[in-house]
Amino acid sequence: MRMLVTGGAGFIGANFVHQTLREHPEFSVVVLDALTYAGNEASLAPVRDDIEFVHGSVADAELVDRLVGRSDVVVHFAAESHNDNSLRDPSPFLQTNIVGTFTLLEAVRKHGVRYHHISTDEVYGDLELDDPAKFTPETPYNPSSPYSSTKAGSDLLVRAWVRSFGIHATISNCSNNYGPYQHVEKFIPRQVTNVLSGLRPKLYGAGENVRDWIHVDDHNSAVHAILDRGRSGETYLIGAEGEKNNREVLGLILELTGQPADAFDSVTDRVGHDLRYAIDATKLRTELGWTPRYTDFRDGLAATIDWYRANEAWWRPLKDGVEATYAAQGQ
Ligand code: NAD
Ligand code: TDX
Repeated sequence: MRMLVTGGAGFIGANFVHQTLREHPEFSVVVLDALTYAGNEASLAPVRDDIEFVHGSVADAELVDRLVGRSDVVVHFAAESHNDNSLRDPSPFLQTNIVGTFTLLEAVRKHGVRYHHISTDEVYGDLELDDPAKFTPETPYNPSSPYSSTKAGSDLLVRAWVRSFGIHATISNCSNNYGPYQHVEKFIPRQVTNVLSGLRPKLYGAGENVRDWIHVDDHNSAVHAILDRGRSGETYLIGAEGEKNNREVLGLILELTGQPADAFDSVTDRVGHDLRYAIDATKLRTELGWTPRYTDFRDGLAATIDWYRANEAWWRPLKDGVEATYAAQGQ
């Protein structure tokens, strides 16, 4: 089986490639990645000799046509992925998330190749803090940010290509991931590397916003379950009952790194900041028999902190630039 993985030098994509080579030897893997600020070939170093790496964009129709034409399955992770960046400059989000997905869909249609689309729970907008409801595959789309609206648009393109052209595709919408190789712009790595750099962690607003945390390896094992047993045209929500507010997560980071509980700064809140995300993964669990392995968030977080401690060479070159950009916005 020849698998094309887009965005394989990013956080989730790199972990997916590692897991695929470890647990699914039937796949030979080609990675297509543009190596934007978020892509890092070093994340693929442990598997570099076992994959083919192609440096290029998912919006390059000629390249995509050639690569899809020699694949049996495409798993599409590549995206502009950070909400705060999309608030500063939405344009690359339109180009990669919408035009890039369109480009892949046209190639998949032409060559009759199986396609899996990686998306986010943010397409559903947000929930109230005291609402017992969770997102289900039937929840109406209601995205809040330029990032989530372009992901929502890309999901709708996939659904239309399934209905109009009969392509063989599945979609997954996952909650917030944590684990190794996550860019230091994101919440957990930013706070961990702040502590490791002698800087104070930065909490947006009152920190009451809730995210539904899942370990990246659990996200990726769910993607493999969908590739293996998912029904064509279906959407699967991926989540692992990991709801926590940002204050709680930061409190755990401070505790696990031996810092006082009040050793953080409250900074300017994100505009349009989604309050709460929560995933109902019943369909994935009952139809496909998937279960998460990382059910203890504290253990998973401690292992993630250890990874950042042990891999300073991976994140240190990114740190000053990210902090300077945040500082310019009072964050
Ligand atoms: P990331 O920003 O860490 O990685 C994105 C990767 O895509 C990078 O390697 C980058 O170089 C590459 N890329 C960007 N533009 C490209 C282009 N035009 N052509 C080819 N490659 C390009 O992102 P991530 O956190 O690993 O997210 C991966 C996917 O998972 C995204 O589709 C995202 O929407 C989705 N997702 C992320 C989360 C999360 O918590 N991080 C949760 C749910 C869904
Ligand atoms: O310094 C910070 N302080 C802070 O309080 C940062 C960077 C974030 N936050 C808050 C904002 C969010 O409520 O932490 C929460 C998580 O923030 P991010 O890591 O930026 O993630 P989020 O905006 O929730 O989006 C993530 O999950 C869904 C991914 O970045 C998306 O790609 C994915 O689709």
